[in-house]
Amino acid sequence: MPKALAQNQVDSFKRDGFVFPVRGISEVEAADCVRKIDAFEKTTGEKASVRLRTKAHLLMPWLAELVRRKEIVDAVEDVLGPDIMCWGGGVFVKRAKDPAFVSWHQDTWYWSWQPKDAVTVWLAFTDAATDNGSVRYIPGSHNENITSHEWTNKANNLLTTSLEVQGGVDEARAVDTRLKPGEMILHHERIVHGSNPNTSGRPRIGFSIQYVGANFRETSIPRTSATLVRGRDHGNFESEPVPTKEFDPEGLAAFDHALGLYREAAKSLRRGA
Ligand SMILES: O=C(O)CCC(=O)C(=O)O
Repeated sequence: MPKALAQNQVDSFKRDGFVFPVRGISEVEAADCVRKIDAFEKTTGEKASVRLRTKAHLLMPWLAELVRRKEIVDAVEDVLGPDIMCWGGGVFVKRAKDPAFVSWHQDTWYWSWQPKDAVTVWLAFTDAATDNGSVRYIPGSHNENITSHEWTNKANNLLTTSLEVQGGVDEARAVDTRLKPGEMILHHERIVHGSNPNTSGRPRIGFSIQYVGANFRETSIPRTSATLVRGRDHGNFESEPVPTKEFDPEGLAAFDHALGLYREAAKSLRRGA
């Protein structure tokens, strides 16, 4: 019996590689998340899409709480199993009329664990629709061969690696998602996905959280870290601190260490390409 998803949603996830909409948090809480992102950008002068992109759950207590949120983890458990670790969480912000986009890619390209079956939750803080650049998917692509990627370095790509599926994708197959604030998508790490610029007058803000099975084997050396959010730790990832205040020194040190490993992995991927 699934805990949060209906059986047909579990079936859609397996067949298509993604499922939406699934309620994660309330609309009121989502609006509060938008206020926090706006306040972060105002007080620090930094872009949340840059500073809070990877492993932001190590920097912000409120994001650390969100990745542990029962309703979210219940849905993840339905497709990933009972022992769950959060590897990372990153904020994707597109302001009104923002040319920022996300190139077609598979997440699996720069992650180093086995099996390649991690689950991403994309939690909408604002509404997300075609006109403000919601996430788009190529259904079933998680079951096709892993596609080659290239580094395109196009302006306004929100992906830090700027990786893109080589040769493009058949956009006629693409499915646009539509979410209300507080709703989420669950997607498989091998699904091909991306998003278009925001042509609307509304912002589009979401938090993308990556969950792995605690039993997954981390193949990078040294091993990357992850946070146990449910069930039993199998000891396959380095453990992580819980931030007690914004940018607390322990969280920041774990964040810097993890980001260093991530950048190193991206570099060696690039060398091997
Ligand atoms: O926010 C977006 O448009 C894309 C997010 C994404 O690529 C992801 O969550 O894996």
